[in-house]
Amino acid sequence: MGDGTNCTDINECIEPEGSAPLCPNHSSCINTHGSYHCDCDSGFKADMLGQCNDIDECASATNNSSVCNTNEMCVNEMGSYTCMCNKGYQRRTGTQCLDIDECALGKQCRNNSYCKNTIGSYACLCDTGYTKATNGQCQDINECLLPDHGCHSKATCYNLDGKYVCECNGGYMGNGTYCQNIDECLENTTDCHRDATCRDTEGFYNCICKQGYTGDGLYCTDLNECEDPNSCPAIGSECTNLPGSYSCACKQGYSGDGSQCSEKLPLRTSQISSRNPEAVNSEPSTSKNHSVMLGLFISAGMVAFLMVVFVIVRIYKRRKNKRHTLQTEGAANPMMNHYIVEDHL
Ligand SMILES: [Ca+2]
Ligand SMILES: [Ca+2]
Ligand SMILES: [Ca+2]
Ligand SMILES: [Ca+2]
Repeated sequence: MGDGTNCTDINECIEPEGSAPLCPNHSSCINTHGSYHCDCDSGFKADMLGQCNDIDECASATNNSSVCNTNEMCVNEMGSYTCMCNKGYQRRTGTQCLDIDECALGKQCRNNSYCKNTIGSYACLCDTGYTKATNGQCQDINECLLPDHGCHSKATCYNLDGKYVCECNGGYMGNGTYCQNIDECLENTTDCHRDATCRDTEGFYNCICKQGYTGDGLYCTDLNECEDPNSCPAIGSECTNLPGSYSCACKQGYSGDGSQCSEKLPLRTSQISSRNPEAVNSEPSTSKNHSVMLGLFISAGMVAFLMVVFVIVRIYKRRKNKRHTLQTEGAANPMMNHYIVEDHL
């Protein structure tokens, strides 16, 4: 403007009050000699129509040239943008976004689980012995249903809340993962009867009544062997029941050791047989006794025969001597011959 000889530039950017702005929003008016232009503000870009639109810096960023640092996210704003820490991160030192340790901040997990911090997040992991169910809850694992629970074959697995135990079965001892047979007989912890023998077995023990006793082992009573007629089979033998045993002895009027009794032999003190009658059978046999008796019988017969012969011989000699005496006396006395004849007759 001017008088024609002196012209001065008009600063269009100085707008009269109340007039419409020369430049669009988000732009600035730049006065130039003889003109002006509108420059979009920082963060804005002019479009075809000359309007200044916000630049989306976040959208323009590529993976290789992120406008924000690691662990940050870009948030576009009008004419600008900001970089905010990703979720789970916090701007603590300088400008870096670092992981938040939620567990250290007291993040609570549900029952039977514990908090474990992760980079950019955290997790609630089930405690040992629990597993996450479909509802997200940590539920007890029944380890006893698993094939590798580790209990010994002679142990029983008991499932407990969050754990399990292995206990050796009755008759076995150990820590459950290893069990060994208890020798109850050696430890003298049985209820066997005093007249029973304890016999250890795998996982248990047996009580067996001793020989000469009868019962179930827990209670034993003496066996009355004399009720069996075969206990003392010899004729003249008498059975006597004893606690856990019996004896065979010859009755009065018999002699022998009880396993063999003789009626004719002199009486002698009876011998008590051993518990095992078979052991007695090792004594002289029946045939041997018979031989002795036969010998004695023959001897007695021969003695009797000799005595008869001796008596006959004596009688014969006596008669012979008497006849000789009479013949001698008869020669001197005829009366005697008559007597001899009569005697002879
Ligand atoms: Ca974290
Ligand atoms: Ca369990
Ligand atoms: Ca045993
Ligand atoms: Ca008996």
